[in-house]
Amino acid sequence: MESFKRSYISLGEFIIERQTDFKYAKGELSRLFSAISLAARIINREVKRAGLNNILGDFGSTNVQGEEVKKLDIFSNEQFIHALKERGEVCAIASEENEGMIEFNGEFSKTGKYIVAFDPLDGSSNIDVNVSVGSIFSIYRKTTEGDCATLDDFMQAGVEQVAAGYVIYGSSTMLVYSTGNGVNGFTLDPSIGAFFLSHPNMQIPKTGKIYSINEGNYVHFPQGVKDYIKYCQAEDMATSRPYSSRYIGSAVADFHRNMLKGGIFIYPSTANAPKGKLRLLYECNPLAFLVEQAGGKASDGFNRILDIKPTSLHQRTPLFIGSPDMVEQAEAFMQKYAEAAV
Ligand code: P6P
Repeated sequence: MESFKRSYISLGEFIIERQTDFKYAKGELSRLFSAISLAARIINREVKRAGLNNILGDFGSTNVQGEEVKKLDIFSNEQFIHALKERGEVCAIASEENEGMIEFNGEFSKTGKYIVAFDPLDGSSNIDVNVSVGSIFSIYRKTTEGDCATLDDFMQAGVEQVAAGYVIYGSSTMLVYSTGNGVNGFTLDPSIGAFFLSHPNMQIPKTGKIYSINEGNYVHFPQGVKDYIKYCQAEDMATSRPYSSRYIGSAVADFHRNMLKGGIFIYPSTANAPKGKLRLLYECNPLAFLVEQAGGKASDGFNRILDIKPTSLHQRTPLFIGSPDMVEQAEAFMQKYAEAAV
């Protein structure tokens, strides 16, 4: 009888095998990702049953963003906070759902060396209509002196991240992360309740044929974005145009598709959102870290996202992210009007 050959490696085994990639003390990364994996699996269970467990719909309040909070937002936020607090490696967190940072002053977490910024459930308005949603996380080392973190620890540029990743709750549930040595994707086997390596060393295609933007805001876009959209729609065999327009309305889902197929996602500044809609700390920075690790690019249309020095927890930034050739093409349109504006 043929011996049973394991054809895949679990997240836990992978982390232990790759512990040397993480330039800090052994074991810390494992405990950090074990916490994130636990929160993701619990959230996944509720997301996949959302129509049955009275967790659909609004919580009846609005968050610091002024957005309607969904019951699943609160549930997901609580899972991440609890899981990260219990592991002792994290001394403070910043969440999309909480106005201020949260310090973990427990016996162990007081000496935690890491801080985590996260969006516990991005795109949650899509839950009620059964569209993919995601969780996004960004991990830094605490840099300030003293037992626990201060706000200054969260004001590090994205280039200082030691790890970042997302979970996509889609047709399958995946955890995709990087510690600065490439990007690896793990698919949840719900029958076992564990993540297994399914997408090793993810590399975004250099170019693509998909552009992703909410064209309903067209009249409010900067002229450079309007021109880029027309460029995507123009007929040109040599550059495989017109491109296809795909917009899911969940940044994680749009980003993940582009990571696999190539493409560009743009959430620019608009008249109503002069700094764009997406948040720098727990949406743009982690996705920018991942896309650069996968050979892609991420900017605000002019400047590299990872070089932006944050000044507040929930600050927003325009985001142009995806295949490098497509981001550079869009930036060229933006630059044309920037020069004209000088
Ligand atoms: P709009 C979800 O609310 C989110 O933060 C991102 O996941 C998504 O890309 C964006 O907002 C969608 O915003 O204005 O196009 O509905």
